[in-house]
This record gives sequence, structure tokens and C-alpha cells, in this order.
Amino acid sequence: MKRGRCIVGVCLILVTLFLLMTGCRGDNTAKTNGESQVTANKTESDTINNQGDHSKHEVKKISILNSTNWPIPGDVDVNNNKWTNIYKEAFPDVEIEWIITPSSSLNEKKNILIATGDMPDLLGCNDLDLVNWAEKGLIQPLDDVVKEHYPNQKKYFTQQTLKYAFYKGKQYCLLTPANSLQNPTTLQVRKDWLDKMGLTVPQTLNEIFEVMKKFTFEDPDANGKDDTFGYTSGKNLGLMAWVFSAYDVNENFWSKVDGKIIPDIIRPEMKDALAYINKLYSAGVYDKDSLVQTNIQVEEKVTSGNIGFTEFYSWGIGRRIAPALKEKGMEIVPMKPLKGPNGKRMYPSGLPVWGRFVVSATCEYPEIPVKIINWLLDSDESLPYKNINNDKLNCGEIGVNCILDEKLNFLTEYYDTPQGEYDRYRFSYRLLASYGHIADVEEKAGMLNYDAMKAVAPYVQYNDKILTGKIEAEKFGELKTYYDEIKMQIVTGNVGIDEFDKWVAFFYKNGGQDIIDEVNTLNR
Ligand SMILES: [Ca+2]
Repeated sequence: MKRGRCIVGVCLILVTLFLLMTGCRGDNTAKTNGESQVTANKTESDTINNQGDHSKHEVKKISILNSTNWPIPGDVDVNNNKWTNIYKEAFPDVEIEWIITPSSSLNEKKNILIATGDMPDLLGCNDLDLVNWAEKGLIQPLDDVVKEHYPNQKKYFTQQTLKYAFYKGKQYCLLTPANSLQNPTTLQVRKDWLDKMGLTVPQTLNEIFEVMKKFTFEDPDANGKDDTFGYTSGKNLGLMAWVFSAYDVNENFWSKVDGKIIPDIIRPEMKDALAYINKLYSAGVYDKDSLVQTNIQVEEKVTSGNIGFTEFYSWGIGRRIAPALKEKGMEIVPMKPLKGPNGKRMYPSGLPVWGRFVVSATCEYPEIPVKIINWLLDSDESLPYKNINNDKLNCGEIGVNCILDEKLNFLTEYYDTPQGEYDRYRFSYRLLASYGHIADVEEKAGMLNYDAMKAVAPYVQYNDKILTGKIEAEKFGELKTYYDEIKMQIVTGNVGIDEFDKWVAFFYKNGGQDIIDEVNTLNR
């Protein structure tokens, strides 16, 4: 050990001497830690020696915390590799210290860095962090810097989506865009069964119930066996958004009722939705395996060809389920959201933003992170396909990390080459989604043939709650667990539907009103 370190030390001294003697500037492609350190030191001494021309040589240092599911290979320098070079080329006067952590430990990492006074200059946050950090003065408002250095914000965000960036009237977050309909789940129906039985695509909750009965009890596959179901779902009522949507509720949403936002899981419409699912269950059209099934099992069951209706992710439908059914002469088609009792169609959508980034109060150059985010969203006209600068990191190199679909003028698939696999650590350096993720629905539907996306796009609704408060963070989870237990009891008929009213009373008795008051103050 000792000897090894000694040799490294001697090498370092030799390299330093060599650089000092020749006045050679280390280049960006230096491969080892030692070399990059020398490069950094050299650049700093340049800055000190050339104070007359300060602006030209000053290196501004910032740190960025980012998470990834693809670890950086052991032989790669986290701050000096082909992906960090993309930033170095774009921002030659900026030195970025990258702090990369696995997604699973991101929260822990954030808390440790903050507790030790090492808050990174740029980092992502969730809605609870935003409230906490702004209250503690850990992050800085960016209104002025954004006006000057983030012109792409206007291009990608509406007044409604920009709300996600604000706290108490000040803009703390740099939003990065995403299409909220990335891989939506949609309700699908077996078109070949409808045709064979002379039925049309149902539009209401009553109509779909009637068709489900025929699909379950009238042998739609004509094999003489009682082996089909109207519907199958995942456990905990996963993949049943179509029912909730028809009742204009979503288990994860809050909605404005009489001027106040309240969680949908206490609204009377939720009670109606659960009563409807109990009706499906009692009638025997809803596959009882649904209570314990994972999504993978749902996919297997639907692909086996015994299920009449299904709700599933559009990627899974488009790439696996529909082609597999087609091979067996079966056809599945997407449906619009059903009309509910109020005559309205609704589709609950995820966040219309990919990420919220904040700049620490201690960051000396807040304009740098803002410029970086803006730059990632610029399109690079020198490239022969539709793109944003971020695609260099997200999609990588054509033929190595992705394929160019020339017909669509668009980068589509990731390559499964050994180099492509090795390079996946590039996700450590992307700070937002690729062009394909943020293209508008019409354009994207054209690019990726997302029929499902087109079917739900006109009916999108967002959660009315944008910010999460401390009381909610502390108490809501436990209450939700209680709700999840009660709802399954209701669905299976173990308890009557009026048990729902007892749940609502329980919610208010156990801190529910405090949660609602706090959420309404925060989300005014
Ligand atoms: Ca049958």
C-alpha cells in the first residue's frame, strides 16, 4: 500500500514539473484523477497570474447533485469523461463538480449534504423539500436570474405549469419540461370479441358493465368453456383508473370543492366509485385474482387472450400485448375515458414537469445553473435530426447509444451493444428528459404511434395540490393505509359501502382537518 502511494506521488510530482516547465495546458480528455487535478490547479494559478484579464480566465466552480439508476463504471472519472466533456465544451469557464448518487439513496444523500453544510449549488427537489428549504433559507429565489438567463422557460411552460416553480410568490425552482402523458395507461377493449358479438365500444359505466357480463358469461371465444373475464386489474385497485376517472376522482389527487382543496379519497364520488367496483366484483365479471396480482401477471393474463377489457401502459400494449394478440388473430383497441354520472370524460395525468431544480443560498453564481438548464433545452441545429442539447446526454451517439429513425427524423431506441450498455452511466449527467419526452402529444403520437396517447390527451386533468406541507408529510401516509384497507373490504363486500362514511369520520378525527388547512394555506 505504502509503496504504491509513493509511486503515484512521484508520478504526480513529475507530471507537475513537466507541465510547469513546458507551460503545457492539460487538455480536457485527461483520463486520470491525477492529471485532472493538475489541470485544475494550473487553471487556478493562471487566474491569479492574469488578474488584468480576469473575466477571460476566471473559472467559476459549481457543484451539481444528480441521481441515476446506472452506476458510473469503476474505470471512469466522475468529473472527467466523455459526457462531462459535453458540458466543458459548452461552458469552458465553468468547472462542475458532479455528485452522483443512486436514485434509491438520493433523499439520504441530500439530507447528509445539507446537515454537513455542503449543500450542492444545483440539485433536484420534491414539493416537500421546496417548502422546507425555502422556509429555512437554504435556497435562493431566482426570479431575476431566470428572466435574464432562462428564455426557454417561456417556450416550454404555461402559466399553469409554472406554478410548480413558486413558493410564496417567489420563483425558487428551475422547471424542466416533460410530457405528462409519457407512457399513459389507457382502457383497451377486445375489438374482435365486440365484432363477433355484434356490440359497439361502450361509452358509459352502465354500458361497459353490460358488455363485461357478455364477455364473462356468453363464451366470447366460442370454445365452449367458462374461461373468460370482463376485467382484470392489479392489486390494491391498480390499473383501475378508468373507474375512478369516470367518477372524476383519483386516489392520489386533491380537488377543489367549494373553494377548498380536499383529498379525493374522502369525497363522496370516491364512495360511488368503490360501490361500482364492488358491483363488478359481486357480479363475477371482475377476475378475483386481481386482488393479489402484480402488473406482470396482469400483462400475462391479458396476453393469454381471456380478458375482455384491460387498462395498461401504452408501451406494454403497443410493444408486447397488442402484437402478441395479433399473432393469435385477436385485436385490442384503446378507448376514450368513459363518461361518468356527470356526463364528463376525465383522464388523470402525472406532473407536467420532469424535474424541479433549486439553487442553494450559498451558490455564488446562480446564473450558471440557470444557463445550464436553459442550454440543455436549446436545439442544436448542427445535428441532422430533431433534438435538444440534452439529447447528447440522454440519447448519446447514433449507432452506439441510439438509432436514428430517418423516416421520423428522430432518435428512437437504445442500442444493446456492449458499448451502449457501458455508456448508460451517461444518465448520471442528464438533467432533464429527451426531446421525445417533451414533444407535444400530437407530434409524439406521430413519432411513436401512440394511439393510446391520442385517445386520452383531450381529457387530461391535473392534481389541484402542488405543494406538500409538514403535517401532511407526517400524518397522511398512515391515514391512506387505513383507507387502502377499508376500500378492499368494501370492494370484496366484506363490509358494506357505508363503512366509507366511517373512514371519512376517522380521517377528520385523526388530524385530517389540520392536513387540509395546511395544504390550503400552502396551495393558495
Ligand atoms: Ca370460453
